[in-house]
Amino acid sequence: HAERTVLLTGAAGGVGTLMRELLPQFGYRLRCLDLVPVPGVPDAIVADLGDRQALRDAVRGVDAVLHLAGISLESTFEKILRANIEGTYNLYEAAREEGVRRVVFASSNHAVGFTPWPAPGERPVPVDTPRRPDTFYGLSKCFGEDLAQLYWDKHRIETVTVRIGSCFPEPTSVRMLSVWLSPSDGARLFDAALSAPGVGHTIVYGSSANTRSVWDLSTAEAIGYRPQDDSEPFADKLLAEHGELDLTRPEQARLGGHFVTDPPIWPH
Ligand code: NAI
Ligand code: 15L
Repeated sequence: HAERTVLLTGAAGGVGTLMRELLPQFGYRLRCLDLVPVPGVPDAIVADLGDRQALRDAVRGVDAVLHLAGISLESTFEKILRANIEGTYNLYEAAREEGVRRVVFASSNHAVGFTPWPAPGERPVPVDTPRRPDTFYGLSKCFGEDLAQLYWDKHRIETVTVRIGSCFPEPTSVRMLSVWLSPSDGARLFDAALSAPGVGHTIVYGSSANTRSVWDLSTAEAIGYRPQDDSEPFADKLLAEHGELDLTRPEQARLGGHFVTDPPIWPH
């Protein structure tokens, strides 16, 4: 496809930094936005998701938005409300006002974090499993997913919602052997999500082709995603260090891992 311009929100973050490196080779020109300056990108837009005018200016003329910006871990409800809930609403409103037709929304496994971890032999978790957020953070991703559905049904803005597992250079825990999304597969998945025709609002899980995968990748494959990596080469070392997952332990028994058992963060 011809080079297309994508607004990358959260460009200074972990995934944003990886995607700045990897997405241009798929033929995307990235316009970067973040709350903080983006290292090495002097023309990046430094703006808060609360700044509606800045968002309108940022989305003007782009072909799609890859929306990564926001708080990426549990926080106070107030902070999550502002950055993730209101921020994502502001972003979709800007897209609607400026006629942008496609958003890729970085949701998270924590939208379904209270879902029991499938025991060996059990079927993988489907995308239509009931949402069971494990944190205010996960709850904000549930809101984003419903917002995406609303903007498709009402305004014909298409979204691929990607419930990312763990997108880091390497898996660093036994849980991550199951939910790891290698950076290269992340780029392949975002490319598919940005370019597949007729997605309406499609929800996909975001992981590599892990031997120990726990969820259903068929909707991701249906939009053209072909993962090439597997966490298994990291398994021996991680298992020797930590042992197999113990599903009788509450912090390992559900998809969200320790997010399920971590105490809430209250304002002080
Ligand atoms: P990160 O925390 O490293 O990056 C998020 C970026 O968003 C930061 O650079 C931050 O400055 C920016 N940001 C935060 N609030 C903002 C605001 N109000 N206005 C503008 N920018 C703001 O997170 P990471 O790991 O790069 O994740 C990216 C996205 O993917 C997040 O939405 C996260 O929830 C989601 N995700 C990431 C996973 C992972 O494995 N890294 C797993 C599941 C979901
Ligand atoms: C997430 O949603 C977080 O943004 C990321 O930092 C990891 O904690 C990831 O989930 C995970 O579940 O490993």
